[in-house]
Amino acid sequence: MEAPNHLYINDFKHIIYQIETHNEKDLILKSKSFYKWLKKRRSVRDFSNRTIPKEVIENLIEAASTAPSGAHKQPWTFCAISNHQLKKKIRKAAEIEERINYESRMNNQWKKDLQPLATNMHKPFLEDAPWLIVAFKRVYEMSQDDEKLNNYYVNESIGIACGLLITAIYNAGLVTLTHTPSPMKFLEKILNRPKNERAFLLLPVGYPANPTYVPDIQRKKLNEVAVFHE
Ligand code: IYR
Repeated sequence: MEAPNHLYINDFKHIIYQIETHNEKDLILKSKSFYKWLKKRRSVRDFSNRTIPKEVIENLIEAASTAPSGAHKQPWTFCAISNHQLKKKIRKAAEIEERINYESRMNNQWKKDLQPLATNMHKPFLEDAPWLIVAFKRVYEMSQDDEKLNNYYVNESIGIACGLLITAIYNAGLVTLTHTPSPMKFLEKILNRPKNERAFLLLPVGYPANPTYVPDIQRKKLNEVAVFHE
């Protein structure tokens, strides 16, 4: 008998899932070529002000939002900002926090760890990049009658979504950087977010400045990041 194309589990419709699978040789080739491509991605801090169509940003966010999430609650909101006044406001507020971070909140070891990355309290990319995407986690949802409804594994979920967003940005031939002004409360205020949302990550998106230099750092070797139990 042929498998039905759908069935019900706990009264919920399940449909047949089909993906393209590969033989061993192609598995190796495909996984290798994806890794070879992905390893060329770098965080970039110098942006061109060349514009990017809104449709591209919409596609990037759609890609991010395909991420798996706790109970499929998709506990995220992505705010995309191209308005220059708003970007300026965000830069100003971020630099106020970063000044305090670099001058007093971060200890010497932390600042030393950051030296190869050449970061500092000045964040021109927040104005130069044509778009800023701020990822907000939704720590709970509100029901119709203002009751709190749980979301699950919110940090894991939005972390995965941001990983996909970074990959989508790279796939489009654009660059980004995971900017973490801390605390990030100012973003909730400036962007007028509801009380169930907390800023998680700020990603400027754009073309790289020409030329762009990135630190000559190496990634850990496989045996430093993986343990196999066969
Ligand atoms: N949030 C600061 C400092 C900073 C911290 C880490 I950890 C980095 O990998 C990079 C920067 C900033 O964004 O400059």
